[in-house]
Amino acid sequence: MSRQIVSVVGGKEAATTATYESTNPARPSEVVAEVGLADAGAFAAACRAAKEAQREWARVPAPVRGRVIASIGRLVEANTDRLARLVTEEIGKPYAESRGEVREIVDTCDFFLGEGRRLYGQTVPSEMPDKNLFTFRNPVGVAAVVTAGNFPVAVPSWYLVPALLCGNAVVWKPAEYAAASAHAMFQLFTAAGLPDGVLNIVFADGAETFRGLELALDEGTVHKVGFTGSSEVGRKIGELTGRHLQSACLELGGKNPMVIMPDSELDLAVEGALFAGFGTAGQRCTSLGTVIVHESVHDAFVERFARAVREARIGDPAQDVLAGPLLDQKFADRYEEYLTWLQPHHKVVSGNIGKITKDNPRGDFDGDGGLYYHPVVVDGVKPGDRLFMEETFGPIVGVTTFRTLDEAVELANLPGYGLSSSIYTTDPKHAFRFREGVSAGMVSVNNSTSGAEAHLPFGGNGKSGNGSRQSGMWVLDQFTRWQAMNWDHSGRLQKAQMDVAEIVPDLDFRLS
Ligand code: UN1
Repeated sequence: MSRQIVSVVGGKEAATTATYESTNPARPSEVVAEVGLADAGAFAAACRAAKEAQREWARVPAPVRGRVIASIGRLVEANTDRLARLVTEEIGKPYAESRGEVREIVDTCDFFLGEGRRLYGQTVPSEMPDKNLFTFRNPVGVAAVVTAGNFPVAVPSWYLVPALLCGNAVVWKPAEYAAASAHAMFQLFTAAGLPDGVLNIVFADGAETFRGLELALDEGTVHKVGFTGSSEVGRKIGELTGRHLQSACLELGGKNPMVIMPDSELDLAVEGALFAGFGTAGQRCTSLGTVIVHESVHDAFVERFARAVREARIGDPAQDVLAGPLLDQKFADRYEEYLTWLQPHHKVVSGNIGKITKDNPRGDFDGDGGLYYHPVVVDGVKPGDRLFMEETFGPIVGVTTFRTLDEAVELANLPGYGLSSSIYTTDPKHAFRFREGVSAGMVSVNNSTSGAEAHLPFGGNGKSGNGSRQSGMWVLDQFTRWQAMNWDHSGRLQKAQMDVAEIVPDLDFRLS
């Protein structure tokens, strides 16, 4: 029996206008949840309910809100197995990774529960006597958060936890194909004692969500939009929020480069490239796009990388595998489209390509009817190829070569994304020169492009985002607005810049 789930707004189940079936990508005939979808009007109504609830929530002292975040962390930790199993069942993420994903929620709670006792403002000296200056962080109001399903619980927590801690109310619209995981996480959050309406979950398709957002922004019931997804949709959300004089928090795609220097430890680089490219079946926004390898080590690297990929275990995500199936049929269809970008000058060095089936098996694994795909390494990609320039969400990695580090940096930046990047080198000079030159918001040295820790700034530039950053203390600027206060207790009107004491220097003074 699959679950039946619907939107919850103001603590009550909301009306549905359509139904969506969230299925198990390892066994697509298995329905994980029947999801009642809401329309644009229901989305806008959720934003009104959130606005109503936010006033009281903002009055709850921040340390008390921090205690609620602490409870959320405990509840999530105590439910790790169930939540991780559900994530694996619904999106096919290998179980060890699903547990890591749940761990990331707990880490985020651990970080922000303390922030409830900081959330520092400042005292600032005034240019006049008997006057004090202060800064305060105020909550923005209502945050509408729209998230992808490749990290169905960890990435949403990056928005929800700090937004709630800062005194905002949230309307969360998760991906339909990860609805059951999202609903389970929502239940854990509300069990921590959040008042009704402070966190709302709305299941809706993309079009209805966008129209709902338009309505809510027009009504003035949304003050911050958080979005994780494609650059294409991110651009639309950026335009919409820009028209309302808001800047969204955008976490978009990536074409993440990995540079391999001739002085690198090649086996370490192979291990990093394997996980970066094919862990999570290449479906992280931080997944490796193109390996940019020095021409002197190209042959040795490609030979070892291809072997490692051929030997990697793809299969049932409940088992110990490098990767399971793709997230959902929509992603499988899109991935098949990327495979048509292969050109005659490309060389597939990893073996078979396409869906794993009885006719196209991977060793003795015939795909079991699931959305499993062969991991693909394409040697010989060139600047200008679609495979080089565009994000290919899924298990495909390109390889190209360079001669000088400057050339490698140029190649790394060429696609115009700027999320994550990596360099393998044993020379600190190379690592720092790469860091300076690369356009990415995140740089790994001797490590995978993926796997950022939950308390460093996460986000990108260019086609990867608008410069907004999530996680750690940096995300506080997304969910609070600075308020400056001045308090004059001199008993008279002191005019800034005019009634200011002046100490006159002798600027003609010179040493004899
Ligand atoms: C994403 O794919 O949207 O850094 C986020 C990482 C993960 C998060 C990925 N912690 O790879």
